[in-house]
Amino acid sequence: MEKSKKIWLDGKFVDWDKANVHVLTHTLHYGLGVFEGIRCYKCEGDGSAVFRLNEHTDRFFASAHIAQMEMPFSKDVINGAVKETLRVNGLDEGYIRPIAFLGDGSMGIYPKENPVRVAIAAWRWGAYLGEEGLKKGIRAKISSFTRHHVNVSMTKAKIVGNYVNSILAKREVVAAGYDEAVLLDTDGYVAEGSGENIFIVKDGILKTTPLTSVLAGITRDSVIRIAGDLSMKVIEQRFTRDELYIADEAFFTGTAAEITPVREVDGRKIGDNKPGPITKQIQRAFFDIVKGKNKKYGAWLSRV
Ligand code: PPE
Repeated sequence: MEKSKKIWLDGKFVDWDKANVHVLTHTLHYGLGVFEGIRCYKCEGDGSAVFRLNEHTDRFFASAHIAQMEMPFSKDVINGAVKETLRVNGLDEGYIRPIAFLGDGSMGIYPKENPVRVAIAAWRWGAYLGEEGLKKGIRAKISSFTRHHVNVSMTKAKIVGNYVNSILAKREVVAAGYDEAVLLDTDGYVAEGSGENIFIVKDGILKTTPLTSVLAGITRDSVIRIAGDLSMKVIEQRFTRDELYIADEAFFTGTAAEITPVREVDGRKIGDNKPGPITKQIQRAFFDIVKGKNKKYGAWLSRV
């Protein structure tokens, strides 16, 4: 990864290489921590903007609430710190990673005096699944690993430990020669990617997984709004893996992945084995919005 200069740690900026923690950091041992992934884009002509910052900060605090971690900073402080992290590092675009974690203090699964610590890092991060994947679509495979059960992991929270399941799935499908994993829920229906929500298109209608067992993606929400504004019909309903196989189009959504077309699943071509017209239209609209080219969505941008 491309290093930046400074990282915001517990309210102060420290050098990138000095933003270290103790090896007995509680979150490192047991996985209870919460994080966010946010993107900032360069806007044509006039500066940069963070995409849907308030929504990300709200989700960050909601995750902490679910995890029973008391945030030592207000939402305003976090919002300000996200922008300041970009400025201090001279980043006009990039990925921002706020994380709240339990520091060292006591060990064992009943953390007592461990402080809740917060860090915000930002760095340049290009296309998550490759520039070519963004343009031509990627090849996905259904993982043998099932996505979280709603009463085993808290799926509304972006909890650090939830990502063990994602890493297992991702490694499995990459080893099989694919780009990204699709995970099924505990009932066998399509849930989400290792780090993305998923949409399919059939006969002009978009369908995405309901929020029951998947992360409430902010990009997913943006796509639902954009599609509605383009007079497209969107249904939030469970669908099966074979419904995905016979979809006309499919795409992943996520802050890191943005809008990534899926051109193949499990060796089966999706549509024409390339990004379909609706996917391309939504992708174009999304990139126009994040880059400040569509004033109608100005409320989604926080100027840096
Ligand atoms: N599902 C999962 C499991 C997920 O991790 C993400 C984001 C999403 C859906 C989409 O949510 P949103 O970003 O709000 O549209 N995954 C983050 C982490 C990726 C990583 O590898 O790290 C991200 O995209 O920032």
